[in-house]
Amino acid sequence: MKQAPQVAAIHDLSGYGRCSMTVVLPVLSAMGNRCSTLLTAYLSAHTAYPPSPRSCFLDLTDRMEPTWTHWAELGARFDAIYSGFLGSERQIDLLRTFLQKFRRADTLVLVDPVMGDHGRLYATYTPDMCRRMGLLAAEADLITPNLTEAALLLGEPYSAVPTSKEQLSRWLERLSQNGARSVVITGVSFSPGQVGAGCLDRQSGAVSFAQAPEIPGHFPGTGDLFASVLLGELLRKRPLEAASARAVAFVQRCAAHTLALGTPLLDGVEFEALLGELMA
Ligand code: PXL
Repeated sequence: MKQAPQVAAIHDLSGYGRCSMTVVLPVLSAMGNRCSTLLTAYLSAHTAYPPSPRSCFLDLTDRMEPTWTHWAELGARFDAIYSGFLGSERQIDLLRTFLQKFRRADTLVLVDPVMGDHGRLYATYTPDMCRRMGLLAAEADLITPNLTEAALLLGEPYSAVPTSKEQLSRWLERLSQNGARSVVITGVSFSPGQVGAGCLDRQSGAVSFAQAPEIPGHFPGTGDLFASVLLGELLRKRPLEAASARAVAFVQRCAAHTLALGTPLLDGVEFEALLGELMA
């Protein structure tokens, strides 16, 4: 039997609420990958929950370099490097050092430039972190911004987000840096009641769109769920267009299942019961 592809997963661990590591690990494991976790921060709960005087945000920047130095001693090699929520400005620069050290010719580098949603930055993100995130994203093979993050990376106001396939194609092309990297923009809608993703595959140069019926409500962590399924499919050597379509369909199924159960939207989507579908 073939050895499991190895993924370096670089995200925060939010103790309560489904997002980042608590979504990335189960999804990538169910899809047959082995993950090594480089934690960027530990939070008592993700930042969409109301803050409390007891909220905990433990910045783990200082632990990152010693961690990967230990990994290097252990002979770690990665088929993919996947980063998401980052906890500090210096951490974003550190990640560029990590890439220099661990990226091989065939390593797939996925940077999900997690910074905000619905036109607003997440509470812990500063404008300087956004600028540095742009530099990190420029080094990726694939980026997966939502519309808010795409606007931030392009220096466009949120009011200018694309509403047609033609406009979105132009944003995809600009973000691809002349076709140097693949781009998937999530949370796009061209017709009422439909939502999905648009992608530009740097291998074929093709732009494509995947849509599914929109489930009302904002669920935290769906960006992490989307990118994890996408990466799992890419590590199975599926083309980007098919991987993106599968990720759109799976997130939609999880959101529909959650709505049917009536659980709090802030807790994220009930993906656990559907994980089995990803195994093949
Ligand atoms: O899903 C993105 C994300 C990751 N990590 C933390 C978050 C969020 C979104 O709210 O708060 C801590």
